[in-house]
Amino acid sequence: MMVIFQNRIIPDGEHTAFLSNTNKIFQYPSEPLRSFLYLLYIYIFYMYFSEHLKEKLEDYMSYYSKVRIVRTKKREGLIRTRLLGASVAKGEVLTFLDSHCEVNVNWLPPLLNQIALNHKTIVCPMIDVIDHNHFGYEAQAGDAMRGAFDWEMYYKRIPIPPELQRTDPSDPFESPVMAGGLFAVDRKWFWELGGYDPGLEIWGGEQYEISFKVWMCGGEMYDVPCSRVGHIYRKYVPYKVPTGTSLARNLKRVAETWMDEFAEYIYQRRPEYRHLSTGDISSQKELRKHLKCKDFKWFMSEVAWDIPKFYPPVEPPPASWGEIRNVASNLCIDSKHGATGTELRLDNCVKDGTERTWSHEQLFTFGWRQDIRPGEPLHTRKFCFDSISQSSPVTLYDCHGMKGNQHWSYRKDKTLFHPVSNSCVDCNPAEKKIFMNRCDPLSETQQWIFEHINMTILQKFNIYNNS
Ligand SMILES: [Mn+2]
Repeated sequence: MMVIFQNRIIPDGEHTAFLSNTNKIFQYPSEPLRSFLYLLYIYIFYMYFSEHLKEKLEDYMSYYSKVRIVRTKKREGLIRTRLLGASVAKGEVLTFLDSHCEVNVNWLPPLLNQIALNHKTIVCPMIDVIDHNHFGYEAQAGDAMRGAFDWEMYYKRIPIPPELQRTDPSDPFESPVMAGGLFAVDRKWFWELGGYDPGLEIWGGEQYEISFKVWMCGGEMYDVPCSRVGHIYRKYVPYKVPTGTSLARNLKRVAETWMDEFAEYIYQRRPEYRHLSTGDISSQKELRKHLKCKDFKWFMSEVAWDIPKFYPPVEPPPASWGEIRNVASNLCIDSKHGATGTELRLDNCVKDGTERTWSHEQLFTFGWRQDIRPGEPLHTRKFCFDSISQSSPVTLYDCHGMKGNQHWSYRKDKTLFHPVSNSCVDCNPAEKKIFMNRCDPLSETQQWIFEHINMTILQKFNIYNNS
């Protein structure tokens, strides 16, 4: 799919201040196709094999002498198609953007500047949001953050640690991994790094591959707050991904090539990866040797040293886990395998032998993030007990791992205390409802018994919380 925006000037909004110094030189408000035909560059449309827009696109682009269209002969997927586009490019700098991107004012010079300072640098713009319904443009929410990953290799974002914060927040900052595939790179350096591993299929894992590679093999990677590019996040994927395990296979390929002994942390969480074939990775290993790349341990200690604080390779032990039984009613908290928005309710405890059906979910883990998740310690689901006020129900919500309204404390008086709302989990046994209430340690409906408790860990939590 290709989206071509015409005659549209994006409001800079809050970022105008960052841009004002150089605006005049590079801004062409009269240019109708600013998104594509911007500076002195040749634009290459690397197309997935597609009959879509065939002549239409060629006719349209024939007006623009700087545009070249390159097509693959068969469907190659994002990674190999990008490599094809890069292979015919002649400019000094390659910039990869998705087709569903629209660049903002003055997006390119801040990227080029960083490459000019060190040509072994990969630079990423900040990705703003273009609404997929009405194409409205909005700055990305929240502060700038570093790219990270958990040990199932899901992309994550973590706050910039104070050590890396710049006095001017518009200055570029180091990022361990890129968000997706929007970046600029010196063309020669890109090929010195071997481009993308051509053995990766369709898409998936390539952002980790290129990120690990640039850091470990003598380069750097920066996110550049002054460079803004809008991106359409879509609700569903409008094409068919070949069935099979290309994402898993790609991730394993990247892990086996670059992550050394750290790959084991992935396999512990994804045992099904152990038996996947990566295909032949000897040329990738050879490249790593040839470039004298540092090892992944170096990457984790020098570049991504803050990731384990949020996503530790070895999960620290939980404070308590198992069923959570209410003292007054002798009933258990049950989340019924629900997802976001599910209200927790009381039900007969499965351990008591009553109606053991699959609909029950009564095992929970109160873990090191001080949140409570369904599941046993090593296999928790990614939903957390969440509450918003002193009287609201307790619901499951996607875990954010940032404490706040998912932060709980299990106290000596057996109450489940919620510091943010200064209230306790209470229940109505007759209606089987669970809700927040003003703490009353004498009320047995507010007393809960966790099946297993690690007192040492629990005390640490409580000392830390001063409760
Ligand atoms: Mn995209």
